[in-house]
Amino acid sequence: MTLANQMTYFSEKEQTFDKIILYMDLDAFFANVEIRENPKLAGIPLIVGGNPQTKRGVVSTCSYEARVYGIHSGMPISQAVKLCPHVTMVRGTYKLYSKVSENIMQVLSNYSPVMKIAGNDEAYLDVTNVVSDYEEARKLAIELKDDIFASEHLTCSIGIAPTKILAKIASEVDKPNGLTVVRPLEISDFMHSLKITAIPGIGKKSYIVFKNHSVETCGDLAKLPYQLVFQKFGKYGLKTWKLVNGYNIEKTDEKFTSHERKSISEERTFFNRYSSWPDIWVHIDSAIKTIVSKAKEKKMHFRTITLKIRFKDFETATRAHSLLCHETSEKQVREVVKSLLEEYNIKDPTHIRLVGVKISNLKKIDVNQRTLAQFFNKSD
Ligand code: DCP
Ligand code: MG
Repeated sequence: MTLANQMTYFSEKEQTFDKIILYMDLDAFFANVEIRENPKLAGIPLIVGGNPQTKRGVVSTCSYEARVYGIHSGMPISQAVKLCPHVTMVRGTYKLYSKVSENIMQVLSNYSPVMKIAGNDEAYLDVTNVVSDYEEARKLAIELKDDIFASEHLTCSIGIAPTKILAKIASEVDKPNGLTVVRPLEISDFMHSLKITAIPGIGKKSYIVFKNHSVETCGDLAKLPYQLVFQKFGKYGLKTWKLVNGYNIEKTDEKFTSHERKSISEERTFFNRYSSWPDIWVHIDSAIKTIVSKAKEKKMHFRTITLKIRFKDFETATRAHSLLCHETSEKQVREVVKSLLEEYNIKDPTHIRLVGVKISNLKKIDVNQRTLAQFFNKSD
């Protein structure tokens, strides 16, 4: 392909950024699950993978304390032990990781109906239609991080940007437990400061090629004339040049799949004010009304009702109750929420910072099928 052909790709579309993408990746996934299960493993160099007795096999992942010694995923255990002789090794509980991964993806799916699972601990959410701007997206990400921690006691890193690749790159810069937002006008500045290896797909070999041409950072590449980049690094080099110069190189295509809504929820936060029980009830009631009417609109009925309470110290608790069969009634939700709230046995309502009500286990209403309540009313 000639350069002239390549340059036809400098289209108007490449200058437009009309999406807000959130990318989430769990921190040291397998290792942090092991630490959660056995807190004695916290704060030490830890390897998951291989056989701890024979010291054979490869590192699946390792704690950040082990990374300091140069240990990383895919490295032979024998080499890792040479780098850090006192490293602790665990075999790995893969069934548990897969269950945790499933739960995390379930939590994520509540934040946008447009989602792409990219691996066992990573996924993209298109939140363009969920938030109105990047500031709201940032708040959504904080909530998502809290939610993930409350449900699985794991931390993650999140990147928010107008494209998938930028969101992924952004998630890496502040790992672990990071949150980085890159708005469209900030792309060039953000990219220029990064090492060229921050770009997914640029590994050791490509790095050497770039380095031989004095390109170590994305900024170095961005400064080169594109003709020269094409000549020296070919079409992938040119694509990378466009990326670091703030062009949108992502095709608008399949990349995301819309999934069926798995739950409907509403939350109310009591910002900087003391909440009383009547006040809290007004908010819970309005949340219930909203979710039930949304379910009706979507012709869905539900079986599980969850009440979430977050306290001023950010401790979050959730309690759920599943009905015997699918329902549509507001009254039913109110009764369940009331009894769930009683179970919490909260003495002082002023400690409550947030209340959330969720209905899940959703099913499309079959017009021929009556709910249990309707059935009994009919036969009364
Ligand atoms: N994994 C693996 N073998 C590899 C890479 C990864 O078994 N070569 C597994 C173990 C990881 C999980 O996949 O815990 C997720 O991979 P990541 O690349 O996201 O790595 P981590 O989550 O462990 O660490 P990070 O904090 O860098 O995301
Ligand atoms: Mg990870």
